[in-house]
Amino acid sequence: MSQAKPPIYVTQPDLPPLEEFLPYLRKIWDSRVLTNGGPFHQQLEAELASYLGVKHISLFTNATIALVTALQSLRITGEVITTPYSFVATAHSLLWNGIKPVFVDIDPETFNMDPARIEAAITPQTTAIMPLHCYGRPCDVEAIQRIADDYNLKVIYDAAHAFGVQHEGQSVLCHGDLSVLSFHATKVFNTFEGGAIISPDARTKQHIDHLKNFGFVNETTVVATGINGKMSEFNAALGLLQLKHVDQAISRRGAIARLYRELLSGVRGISLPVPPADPASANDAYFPILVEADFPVSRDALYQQMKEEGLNGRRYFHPLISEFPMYRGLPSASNALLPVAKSVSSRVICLPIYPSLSDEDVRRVAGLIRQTAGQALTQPEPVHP
Ligand code: T4K
Repeated sequence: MSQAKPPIYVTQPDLPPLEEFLPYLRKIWDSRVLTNGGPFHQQLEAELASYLGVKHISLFTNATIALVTALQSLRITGEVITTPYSFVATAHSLLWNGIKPVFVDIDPETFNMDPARIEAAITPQTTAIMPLHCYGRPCDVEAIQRIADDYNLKVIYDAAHAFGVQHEGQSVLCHGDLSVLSFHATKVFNTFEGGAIISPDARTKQHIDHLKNFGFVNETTVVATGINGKMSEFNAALGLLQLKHVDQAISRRGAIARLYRELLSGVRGISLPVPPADPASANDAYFPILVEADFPVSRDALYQQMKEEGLNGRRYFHPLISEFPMYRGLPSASNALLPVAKSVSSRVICLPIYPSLSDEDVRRVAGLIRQTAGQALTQPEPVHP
C-alpha cells in the first residue's frame, strides 16, 4: 500500500545543522549578552555589508519595523506613491506614520511599479516613492530615480524579497535613499525573524540606529521618538551561520526554477515569468505562474486542487493591498485604475520553492498542473526496487 506523501508548502525555512548553531548559543550563554548591539549583532552587520556589497546596514527585529523606521528617518509625510501588488506590510508602514498611500499600477512583465504611472500620481503633498522589488526582481531603478530627482522626492525600496540581487554589476540595494530587507523565516536568508535598512552613508545609519533604540544616543539623551527595533544576539548569531550556507541555498533555488521552467513551458494556459537577462538579477525567492483564461480550470480551482494534493502554493499577492478595508476607500485604490495589478492578482499562484524541495516534489507540482491542462508528463515514474 502506498503511503500518502507529506504536504509541501510554498516555502520552508532553510536552517543550518543544529550542531553548527550550538557553539554560538554557548557564547551567548557564557557572555549573557542577549541584545542591544552585542558582538554577534556587530559582526553580522559587518559580514552582511561585505556579502551584499553595501556600505551601511542596520539590523532590525523585522522588516515591517524597519520600513516604519526608514520613513521616520527621512521625515516622510503627506503622500507616498507605492504599489498595490505587495505584502500588506508595505502600505501598513505608511499608515503607521500617518502617511497616505497613493497606489499606481504595475508592469505586466516584472510585476513591479510601472514608472510611467508615477508622474501622474504626484501632487504637492507627495514626498516619496516606495516601490517593491517584487519577488526579488529589480525595479526600473533608473527611471524611478529620474522621476525622484525631477520632483525632489525620496525613494525607499521595499527590498524584502531582494536579498543578494544584483543590478548592472552592483547590489540593487544601493539604489534609492534607503532599502529595507526582510530576514523572515519565509525569506531567502532568514534569522527566524529579522530585517535591515541599507543606508548610503554613516550619518544616516547612525540616525537609524538611534531610532531603532528608542531614540537614545547615550545613557541620558533621547533625540527622537524612536522604537525598539533591535535584532537580538540570538537572531544575529543565526544570521552569521546562515550566511555560510546562503550561496548554496540560492543556487539550489535557481536549479528548482530551471526545472519548473523546463516542466511547465508550453503548457497551455500557464504563463511563466520572463527571467531577467542577467542571472545575477534573480535570487528565485518565489516562482510565480499565471493561470490564463485558456487553462481548463480557474486559478482558484487549480490552487484548491493543489491544496487537496498537499501541494500548497500561495496566491501572493491576492487580494491586492488596495482591496483591504483600510485602503479601499482611497481614490487611488479603485480597481479601474489598477487593471494590470488586478489582473495579475487574479491569475497568480506562487509555486513551492525552497532549497530542500526535492526534484521529485517539483515534478509532482508540475505534473499536477500539466495533468490538469491535459498534458501529463510523459517521463516514466522512477522505479523503486
Ligand atoms: N514587505 C514585503 C514585500 C514582504 O513580502 C514582507 C513579508 C514584508 C514587507 C514584511 O517583512 P517582515 O516584517 O515579515 O520581516 C509570509 C510572511 O509572514 C511574511 O514575512 C512575508 N512577507 C509574506 C510574503 O509571506 P504568510 O502569511 O504567507 O506566512 P505563513 O505563515 O502562511 O507562511 C507561508 C508558509 O511558509 C507556510 O505555509 C509554511 C511555511 N512556514 C512559515 C513559517 C512562518 C514554515 O515552514 N515555517 C515558518 O516558520 O506571510
